[in-house]
Amino acid sequence: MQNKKFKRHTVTSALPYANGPIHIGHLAGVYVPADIYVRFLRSKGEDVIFVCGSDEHGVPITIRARKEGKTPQEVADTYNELNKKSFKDFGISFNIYSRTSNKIHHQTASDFFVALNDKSFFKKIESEQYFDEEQNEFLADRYIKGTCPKCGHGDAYGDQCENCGSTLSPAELIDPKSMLSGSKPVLKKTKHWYLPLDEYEPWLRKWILNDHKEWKSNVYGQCKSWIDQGLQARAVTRDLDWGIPVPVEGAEGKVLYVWFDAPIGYISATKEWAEKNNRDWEPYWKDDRTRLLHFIGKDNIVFHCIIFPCMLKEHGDFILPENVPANEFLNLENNKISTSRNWAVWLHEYLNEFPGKEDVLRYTLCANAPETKDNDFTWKDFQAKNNNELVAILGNFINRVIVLINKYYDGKIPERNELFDIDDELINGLKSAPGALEKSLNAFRFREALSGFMEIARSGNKYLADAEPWKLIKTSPGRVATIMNLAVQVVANIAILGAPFLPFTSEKIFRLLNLGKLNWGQAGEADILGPGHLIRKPELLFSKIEDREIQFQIDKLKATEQDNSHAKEQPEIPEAKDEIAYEDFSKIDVRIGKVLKAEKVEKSSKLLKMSVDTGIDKRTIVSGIAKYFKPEEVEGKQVSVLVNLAPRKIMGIESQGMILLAEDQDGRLVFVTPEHHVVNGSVIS
Ligand code: B3M
Ligand code: ZN
Repeated sequence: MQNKKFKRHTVTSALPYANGPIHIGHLAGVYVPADIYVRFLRSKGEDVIFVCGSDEHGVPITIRARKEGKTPQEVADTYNELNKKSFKDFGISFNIYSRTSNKIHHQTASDFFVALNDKSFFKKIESEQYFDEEQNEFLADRYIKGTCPKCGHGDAYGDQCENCGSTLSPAELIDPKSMLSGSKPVLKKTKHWYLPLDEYEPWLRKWILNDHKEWKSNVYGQCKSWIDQGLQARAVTRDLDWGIPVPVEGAEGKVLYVWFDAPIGYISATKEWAEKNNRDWEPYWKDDRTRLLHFIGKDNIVFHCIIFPCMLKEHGDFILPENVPANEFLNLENNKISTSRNWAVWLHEYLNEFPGKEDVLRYTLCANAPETKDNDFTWKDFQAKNNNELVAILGNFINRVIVLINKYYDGKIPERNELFDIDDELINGLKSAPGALEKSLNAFRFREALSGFMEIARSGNKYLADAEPWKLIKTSPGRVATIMNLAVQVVANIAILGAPFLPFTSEKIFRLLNLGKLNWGQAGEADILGPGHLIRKPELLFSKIEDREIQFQIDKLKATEQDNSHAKEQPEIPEAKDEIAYEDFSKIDVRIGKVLKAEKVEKSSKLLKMSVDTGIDKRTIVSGIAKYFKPEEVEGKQVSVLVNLAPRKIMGIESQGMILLAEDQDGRLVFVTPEHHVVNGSVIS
């Protein structure tokens, strides 16, 4: 690649709208590949900044705010915080996660607009737009509903019919209605600032179609089709009260179109990072030895490949993107991911439900990344990738090596014995691995890179299985020393080369090897760990995911589907009980305990008898949950236990306490469990 030419890299990933949480589609399409690439660059010692943040303007946020009776800023605050934290917990290593509601962004975007306006870049065009007279407001396209002129669907939006998929303009809707007041909107004249994209067509043809033939074919193809269809001027201002005020005279009450200010957010975020870190932001945006990369999903291609570059070019001070490695979409269990239908796997929920398994999701999403076409995520495949690849190959190999070195050599790396040949195939594999992975990564072929990485673990696993050191340790210790020395070098290579993909695991492996973090340049060798170096005791890297955990996720999705198919009646919520004094509450002793064993109570279809570790003691509790849980599903679970309830006899068994349960929307009982593992006996207060 053109790395040589470049001194530094500015990597951006799409700014998620702060009107909802992050789901696996976002991750597979944008954030996982971007993070892998950035971690790889950093490991190569490159100068790189990775910026992102919340996109807090735009109509979707105002719609959510209206629905929830909140201000748009409140909605943005909530999701900015949630998403920022989820990304961090998931190991997405942004240098900064900024917000487009920050002052620095408002200023940067305003200045940008003024600079273009001063060059008389914009065309001012008057047009007629729908206006809600009751609310005294111009209506965003999404705020108008009516009958689709193409298919007759009664509930089409002003910009799109979700029934037939047609793109519409509000004027085409039959019998339009304002969603704000329900009244019939009237057409009213308004003036807007337009980006004359049409004038840029010759330049775009050259810059993209001629000079960037190396772009991914899905990206190149979409750009070509936009350009070939003929580009039209686009309004970059809106009559809205949420956004950045248009900073020129005669634009009172208007704000910048969200897609005008959002990409400038990358620049503002860089400025904010520079300010906080006492660095200079300008080289990252103004020096043509900087390589600018935008990681995005396919629905954002036109904005990043056509509109934003035209803005940057016209402004004149900024570099242009070198590449825009956009991905296609990820589906979930054969259906389109949909926020409104709640058909998604939400990152914050995953992190809660699979603590410590961040890398498992990173792995699955990278292995299934929709790089060239839409792809599907299924829970069964997630389980298979974990159990058959991460546990059975990667984890198994590393664990064997660490266990055997501890067992045979008290954890000290043995010296290779000259009398024994080392395995050339293995050594050559190690030598060529960094270069091969690098090639795939620089071509943004992350799936290929990941599978190349797994090859290293596979070959290590095979090497051990073929060499069978455990059979030779008595008869040929010299040979075993050579085998184990080589095997642990493979483990060190895995730690280095796996770091971009599986950062949490890589860190653990470095710890097991008793090494600080090593960089990409140190991989490819079979001499990373010298003889005599002391490693640590074994520790499992991955654990099997059970069928019931997968079933739980599938059921959860199915429940959403049912919720969507017929408006469900909510379960009846009992009336609030009478107020009690704190002293009454303080008499209740509820603890977190663990179910050690569970069995069905004879002659009862409802009751399970459980042995529970309450942290204080081990006791028997009988509970009416046999209809909802098999005994093996309950064993090992942490639950909430009322420990000072007087014992009662149930079907002849003394039950010493009570397990707390809640009822879900289907009337099923569910446990009240801590968000993550806590010590048994922890008090709930
Ligand atoms: N917020 C759209 C999206 O989340 C938009 C991206 C902005 S990137 C500058 O898909
Ligand atoms: Zn339609």
